[in-house]
Amino acid sequence: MNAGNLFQFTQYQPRPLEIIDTTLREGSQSSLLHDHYKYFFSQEDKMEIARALIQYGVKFIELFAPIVSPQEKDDWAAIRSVRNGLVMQKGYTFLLAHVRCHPDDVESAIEAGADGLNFYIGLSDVSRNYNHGKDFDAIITRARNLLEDVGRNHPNLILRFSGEDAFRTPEANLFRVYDEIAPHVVRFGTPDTVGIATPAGVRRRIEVLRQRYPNVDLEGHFHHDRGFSLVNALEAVNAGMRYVQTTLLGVGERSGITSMTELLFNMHIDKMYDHLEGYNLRGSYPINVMFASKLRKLVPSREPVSLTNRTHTAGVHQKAVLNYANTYEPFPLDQFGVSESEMLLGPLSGWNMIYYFLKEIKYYNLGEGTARKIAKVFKERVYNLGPDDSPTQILTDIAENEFGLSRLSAPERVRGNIVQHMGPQTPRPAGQEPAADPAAERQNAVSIKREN
Ligand code: HCA
Ligand code: CU
Repeated sequence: MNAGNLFQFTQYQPRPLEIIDTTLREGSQSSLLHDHYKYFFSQEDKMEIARALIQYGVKFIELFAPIVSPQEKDDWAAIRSVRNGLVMQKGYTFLLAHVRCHPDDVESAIEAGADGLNFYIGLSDVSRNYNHGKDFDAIITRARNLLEDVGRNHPNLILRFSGEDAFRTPEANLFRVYDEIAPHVVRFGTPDTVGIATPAGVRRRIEVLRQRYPNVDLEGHFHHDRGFSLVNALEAVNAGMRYVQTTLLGVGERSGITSMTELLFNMHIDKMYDHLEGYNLRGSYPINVMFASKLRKLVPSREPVSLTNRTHTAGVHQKAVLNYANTYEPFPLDQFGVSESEMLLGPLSGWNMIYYFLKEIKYYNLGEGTARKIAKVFKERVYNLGPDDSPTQILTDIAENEFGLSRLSAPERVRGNIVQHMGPQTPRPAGQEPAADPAAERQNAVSIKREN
């Protein structure tokens, strides 16, 4: 049964912030998977995602209960072998099964070798009436008996209980159930299932729960329906919540939940460095790119740890960034693996950018006056782009054919010092999927490698 697990939770010293990743459970419920006719993550996807999360420093990974499907059961074994293979290198990672308060779910998870069980059942009026139809007495009896039983027979399992839709559940109702469950669990979830919570409400909930259940840790799970998934998670951490559920890129049911990298990025900006213990922050952008490619998407523009946050289009911005990057790049994204900046050549580019591009990247021999003249012509011409034209092509055509510019031949070793590349640049190692990265798609991007 569970004897194969090598490590017990009681031996684990939790860090100030424990991410519970639920990309492979909540994230699998994302409608984005359907956009590209993908529908589910393949076993290879799941293994790669689990491996990347473990290497990043995540210690808790939530999966569906294996009872969901034979495939899910098989995936459990595969993910477990990934986890086992990384124990010597990265330490132990706990695999948690998301289970209904139902013995079949529990049995399937224990058989699959789960380290913990994340029980959930709806407690709000709507959940009780329209989801499972049970009243409080029935919920309490069922959950308590099951938890008592599991706790007795499998004392090493990490047991967590969540009242689904906790933020539409009046405090008195939550207490009524949690009071009965508290002796049997190490952690209570407080899921904001429909994304209705506000930061003030989150703080209040945490304060009352901490006071009432001093021996039970709290775990957050914040949906994004109002756009609050990040601020609610930040507020929760600031109010002393140690465990927060996140997914890669924040994907999940409807508009998803908190993104792992956006949360850690904000902890860093707010100088909460102890909360970053054990996370490989430089792997943030790479893990986002890897995961976006699984969704057949680019890293979304609203994800803070993205190249988009280092891409500049307006002439005023480009000029300032060329002078002093901090003007429009105030955050240490390079420490989160975004090591380049991009300037997009287009109708909004100023002469500075055009000068920089022609001189520093293309090695044309020109002065500022010529650059200004070329910029004028470019600005008229660039509005008539054909489907096969790119702004950089138009610009170099103007420079060579209309202004008769010629290129300096700079030695290779010097070129590397000036700027790395542009456009769809970095050659991809054979067999590797294309990076789901805006830079790889753009024909008109000037990438600037940061030295820091
Ligand atoms: C679900 C609901 C859930 C559960 C969260 C939890 C939610 O998709 O089953 O178990 O803590 O948002 O309430 O994701
Ligand atoms: Cu959820």
